[in-house]
Amino acid sequence: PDQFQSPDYYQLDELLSDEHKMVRNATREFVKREISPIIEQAAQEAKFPKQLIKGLAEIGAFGPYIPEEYGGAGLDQISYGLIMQEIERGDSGIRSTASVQSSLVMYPIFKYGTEEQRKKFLPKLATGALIGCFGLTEPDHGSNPGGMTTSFKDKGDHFLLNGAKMWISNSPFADIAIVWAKDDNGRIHGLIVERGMDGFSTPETHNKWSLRASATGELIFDNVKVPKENLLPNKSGLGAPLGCLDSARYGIAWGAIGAAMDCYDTALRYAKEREQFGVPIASKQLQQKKLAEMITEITKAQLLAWRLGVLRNEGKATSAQISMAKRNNVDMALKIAREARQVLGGMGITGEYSIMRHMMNLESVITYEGTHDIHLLITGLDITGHSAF
Ligand code: TGC
Ligand code: FAD
Repeated sequence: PDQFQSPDYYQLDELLSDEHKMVRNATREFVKREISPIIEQAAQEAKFPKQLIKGLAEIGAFGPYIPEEYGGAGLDQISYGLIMQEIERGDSGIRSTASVQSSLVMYPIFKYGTEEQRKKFLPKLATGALIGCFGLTEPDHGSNPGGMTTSFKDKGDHFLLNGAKMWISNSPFADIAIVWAKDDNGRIHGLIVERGMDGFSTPETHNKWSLRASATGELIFDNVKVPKENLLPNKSGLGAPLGCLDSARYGIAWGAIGAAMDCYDTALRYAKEREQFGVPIASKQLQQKKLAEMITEITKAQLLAWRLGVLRNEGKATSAQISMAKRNNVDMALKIAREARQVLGGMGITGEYSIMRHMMNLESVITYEGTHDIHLLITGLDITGHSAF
């Protein structure tokens, strides 16, 4: 059974409103009830548990900050962060589905779409009746999406789309894809590509050791006719997809804390119960060092995420500030997962405990949405003025 206790070493709950706590507690209950009991098996079988979609929608995980008139939950950025934290405590792959749906599909339609596109797609995405994915990365262009070669031609009454995207979360079962592609002038635009369009296929990527409970795949466009009304008209250029990434990366900064908390909490409980040499291993300095450093790092990450949330609520957070939090918090979580696994000894490598699954998941989280290196270079550019990409 999921016995999770939430560490709050610096009384950060006092910084949260009643609504924040309500949203967090509802998500936590959902994770305990619906995700934790089934997630290990889903990961072992490498299957996305589709039965969670309805419940995720009900707790507001699809479009937490999208206005209610479009079916979103109308919440603030701290609530959004707390939802991501709690879901990722369950599993990074499930949080990925919520991140993609909210920040990479609903956000661009809301921000860059027409009123008709908003009305047509957002309410259905909010309930999970439609699931979306986000196609930016290509086989030859990952960290450098500006080099993409996927492109579309204006054919008068429609666009003709050609190219391929790789590593796309949710692609194998998504109903729609937000696809970033270049026009005849090499300018990047977002297109809504719908399942069923001729020439559009979404093969699944198998044999992942990471994010196994999340479906990942390709998007292949072979002369796909896209209606002109499916272009997102209100922003173009690389800044359009990068704007979506800001929102998703912010959510990940919170999400990683959830994974770290689960690892820490599991290791702490285990260390108090497990006896070797006649005493609990928690009484040994080497284990205390691990646990003390974990709670210190979690607390620092919580402060970073909370302050960033306040800045985002005020519309003041910069992309570079978001990069710092994404990079720091995911790295923190991965290091904690590795240390926590050792606290459990041999038991740490089994599916009886969540730690090894978190550790493997975080190997994707530290790579997607901008790698650990790229986020460092974003900070480097911000503080020096020199681009080292
Ligand atoms: P650069 O010349 O710096 O910028 C191009 C234009 O974009 C603007 N910009 C931003 N706008 C909004 N938000 C941001 N964060 C922005 N960063 C830059 C910039 O002002 C400029 O605008 P303009 O008007 O002057 O044209 O671009 P660059 O080609 O040098 O690249 C910069 C770099 C390397 C930082 C960027 O390409 C990058 O972030 N690369 C990492 C790629 C990445 O993060 N891919 C993620 C794919 S999606 C994903 O992984 C989903 S996983 C989902 C899940 O399962 O949770
Ligand atoms: P590369 O860009 O080839 O990088 C390889 C290495 O080189 C990395 O260590 C990188 O840090 C380093 N490097 C690159 N450039 C520099 C530089 N200038 N200086 C120093 N070092 C550098 N993408 C989407 O569009 N949508 C999705 O839904 C999505 N989901 C994903 C799900 C999973 C499970 C994974 C693993 C990836 C997903 N991605 C998605 C793709 C992800 O965003 C990319 O993997 C990531 O941006 C890195 O690109 P790449 O894998 O091509 O690595």
